[in-house]
Amino acid sequence: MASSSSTAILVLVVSCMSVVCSARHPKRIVVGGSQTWEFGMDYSDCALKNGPFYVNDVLVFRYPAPNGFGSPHSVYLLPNLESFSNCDFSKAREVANTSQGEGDGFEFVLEQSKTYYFACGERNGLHCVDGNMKFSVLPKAY
Ligand SMILES: [Cu+2]
Repeated sequence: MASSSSTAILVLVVSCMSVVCSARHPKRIVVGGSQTWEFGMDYSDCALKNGPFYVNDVLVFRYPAPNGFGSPHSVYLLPNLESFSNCDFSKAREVANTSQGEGDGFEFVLEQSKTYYFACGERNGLHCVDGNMKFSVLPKAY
């Protein structure tokens, strides 16, 4: 009697543990790691190394607010691959202005399983074109 109930408890504990282990918590990924969001990084490479991404993962963009030194940065979403390839901001949507990357940074939740195209919109797209400040990510549903 005692042994069967302890066996039942053991089974319960083990099955709870496997649920905990298989549950996936959203990741928080700092874009560019310690290099943050800056001119001249290879963010496509960073995205590959940090992948795969899942729905509800959080991207963190960190960059200094305009301070008179260097050129400020921002975060835009581009609507499709063509605008992304060409750094065409005509239909882009600003998601973080030049001040929002300050401190702990700007957080963007990947809410849907679709391709997100991110780019810095500063200097009329020059940071995107010459600074390579762009990357795309396709979060997986789970
Ligand atoms: Cu920039």
